[in-house]
Amino acid sequence: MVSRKETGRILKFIIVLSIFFWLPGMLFYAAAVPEDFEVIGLENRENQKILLQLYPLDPILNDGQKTYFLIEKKYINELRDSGLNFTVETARFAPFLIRQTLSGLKTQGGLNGAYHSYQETAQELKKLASTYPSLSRLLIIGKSLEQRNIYALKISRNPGSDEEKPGVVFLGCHHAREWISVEVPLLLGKYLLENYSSDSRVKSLVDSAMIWIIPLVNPDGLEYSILNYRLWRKNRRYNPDGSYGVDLNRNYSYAWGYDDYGSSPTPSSAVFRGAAPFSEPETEAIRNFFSSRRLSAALSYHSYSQMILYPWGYTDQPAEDEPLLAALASEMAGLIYQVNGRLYQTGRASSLLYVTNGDFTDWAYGTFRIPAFTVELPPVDLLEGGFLNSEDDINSIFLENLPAALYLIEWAINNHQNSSISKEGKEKIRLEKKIKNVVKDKMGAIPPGREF
Ligand code: 0X9
Ligand code: ZN
Repeated sequence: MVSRKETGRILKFIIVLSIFFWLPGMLFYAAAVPEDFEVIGLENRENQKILLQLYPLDPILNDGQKTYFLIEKKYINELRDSGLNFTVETARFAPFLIRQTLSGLKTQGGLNGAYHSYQETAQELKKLASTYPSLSRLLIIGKSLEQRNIYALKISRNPGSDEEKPGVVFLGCHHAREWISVEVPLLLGKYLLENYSSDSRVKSLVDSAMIWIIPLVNPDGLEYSILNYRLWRKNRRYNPDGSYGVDLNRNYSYAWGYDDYGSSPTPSSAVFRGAAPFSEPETEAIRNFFSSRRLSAALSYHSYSQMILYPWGYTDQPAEDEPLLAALASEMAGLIYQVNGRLYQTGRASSLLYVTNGDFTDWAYGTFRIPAFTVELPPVDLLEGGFLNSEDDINSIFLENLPAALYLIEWAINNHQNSSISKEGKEKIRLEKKIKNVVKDKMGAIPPGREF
């Protein structure tokens, strides 16, 4: 007969054994490449640009020699038949992702370390709103497909009343895998509230403006990126062809589906624009939010590239207000540079990065004629880690972006009278003259352009 003590020991052994098998399984699951996809490696000297126009490739890493792309399995044979020299790296990639995901992450914060999940973001926003009730209000501006809340934190001297002050909006996480883009607007909100009573500049900004923080536009995607597949980009729409996801930054109505450059009608593409403009509840929430109030400026955080981009994105033509947009972007890049010496290039989204249509900034500028920017946060390229920032970098990335955010709020306050920017001829000229920043000169050497 087996004694009680022995039964206990056997049980313990079974539990330890099952954890031993279960844990790596979970990690693999959390980081594995999706079933219908392969990762292929392509020498950097190959002409990848042409290939990207022909196939829905999603670049995820560059190791200096090769760039690695996610691609649906169904295209592999076609690629091989075309004579292209590539290697299938899927097996090697899963453990790589596990390493990348876990290095620099501390376990106490769960799989996403110091980064905020949906629940953690909600908790932080609720905490801020309840700690500073005279300076903030938390609104639910819509729900995601999977019924998660989309939050907007209003920061203002009289948050309960609808004031006649300029509204400035900071958004994050249109794209699930860009975790750092949640942290920067969230930390901005926290900073403004925590420093209101001790910092006279913060006080005057919060007294004179309505600052809106919408740190998590794509909560379903973020959760999927944390729990299932780190490099997920889109929302979690179940498409008619069995694939998942609409790229929320292709789903806005301005020039939606203008052409197939950078946005795609194919549901399985990483840049699928959706069945119609605002087909997704997440973008619809942003539309309703903007339509029901007068706003003066908007800044949408993404990663990676270290860039400040302004409209247009859908065409290579300049926006009517390009001198002003360029001046504001240069001013912000200059302020960022002063903090850690990091260069953020500035430019028209279509020329500096790539052409796409249906993005947030084209819509915000095109519809409301307000300055609207995409800030591509660090790192600068796939070689530096792409979407996988270490949690240790969160604070320095926030701190370097802080003066630029404060500057934009200040600009909105000073220009509140002329809410339509096309009337601001004088201001344009004044700002144009002010562009003398170091950044512009230094940036001449950096070749523009990368893939999404
Ligand atoms: O592709 C995007 O939506 C943004 N880049 S990201 O790598 N974060 O996905 C850039 C959008 C800027 N707009 C245009 N380039 N048109
Ligand atoms: Zn993005």
